[in-house]
Amino acid sequence: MKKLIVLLVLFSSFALAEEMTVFSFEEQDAAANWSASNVPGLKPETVEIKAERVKENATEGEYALKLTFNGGNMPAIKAAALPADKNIWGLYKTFKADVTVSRECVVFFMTKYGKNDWVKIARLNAGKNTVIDLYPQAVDPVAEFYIGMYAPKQGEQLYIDNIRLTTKQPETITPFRFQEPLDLGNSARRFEIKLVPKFGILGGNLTAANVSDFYGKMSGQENSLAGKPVAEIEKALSTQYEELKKTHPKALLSVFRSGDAGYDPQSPSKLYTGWKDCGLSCHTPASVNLHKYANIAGAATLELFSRGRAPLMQADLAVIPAGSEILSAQLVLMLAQGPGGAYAVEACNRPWAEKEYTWMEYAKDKFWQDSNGFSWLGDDPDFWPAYIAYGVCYEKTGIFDFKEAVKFWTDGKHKNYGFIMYGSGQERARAYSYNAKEVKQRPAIYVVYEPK
Ligand SMILES: [Ca+2]
Repeated sequence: MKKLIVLLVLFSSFALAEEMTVFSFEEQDAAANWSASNVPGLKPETVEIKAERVKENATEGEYALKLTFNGGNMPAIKAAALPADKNIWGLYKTFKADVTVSRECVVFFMTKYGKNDWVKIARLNAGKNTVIDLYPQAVDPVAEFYIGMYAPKQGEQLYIDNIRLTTKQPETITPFRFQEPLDLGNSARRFEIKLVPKFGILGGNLTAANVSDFYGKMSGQENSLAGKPVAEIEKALSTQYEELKKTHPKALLSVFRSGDAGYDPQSPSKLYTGWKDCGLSCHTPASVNLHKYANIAGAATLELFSRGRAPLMQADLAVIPAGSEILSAQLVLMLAQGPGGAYAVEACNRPWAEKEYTWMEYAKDKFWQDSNGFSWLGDDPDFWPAYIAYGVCYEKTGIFDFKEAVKFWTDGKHKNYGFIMYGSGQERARAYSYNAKEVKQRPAIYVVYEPK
């Protein structure tokens, strides 16, 4: 019997505990282990953070760690000493930490192990949050551990407690959930599948599982004007308008192009100022590219590439009376660089700000539900779960059938927050933005409609 007890004790000392506390901040000198530090891979900045051991907002034991920030971009603290069990972090599946914050915000955790980084960038709500994500299965011991916050205010405080690892696979993970598609492997992809709906197609009954499936279903519907010089496209669209007037004598044409006349039938010489657009410099994974993410509002060209670094565009269509019959609509893009390819368009559901759009935010301190607005579910998604336009860019120009898109924004049911345009990642092109020097280089939407 005695032998059995000894064996059991031995066995249990080698078995992995279901949950392992990594930092609990209970020791009297717990705060002294943390000091402000620049984060590898991020642009160096002067960091001022006060770390204190406090009783407020403790979620485990009696104490939590309170951090007080003094502004900064992504200021962080680093642990001077790591727990003795740092060699076995990689045996666990899930990372968890309790974080209490005063507003919707973003905090991040980062470990360096071997030659790799693991970063969890978490979008939090005001109050207590439990940050949950998959932890990488790795044999290398943890070498460094950081905790930081994105763009904290002067004097902003947050509380952290019970940083732990568990052997159980999480049921859900904390947004941003799409930040590390390369690092997280197959287990993360299972989460992604649950989060991505079937997309509706152009207001009809068809759906598509993804952008490649969408292309397959739209094949053959490309406008043959794609690639033609813009003057030729304009002439063809003008002819089409004259044809439509034969059956719809009240039909009007509005051309929405920044700095150009012709959008307001009541004031034909008035120049259009209702366009906005912006893009991103870089895509995920965050652990590799975190320091490169930048907003490129004001650039003369926009990259047409993948969903993770796609441009946003928006045209004010308010001169079209709500409920008008949309007879025809085309988006025409002038290309600065080809070769181009097919692209999909989703309607945005957030009032984004040109100079403030990042992969985390649609405007300053306003966060996407998920990174890059990869949120299509529920009543208030970042983007509506539908492809509202399709078209191709080819050498000089791109042309997109925007009839369903314009209907979407003028039916009185949806606010017009513009759209995002992207391909499957195989297509590469640069289109001129509304900041292009020549007016005729700028994007334009041609709409023929009959006001009701
Ligand atoms: Ca504690």
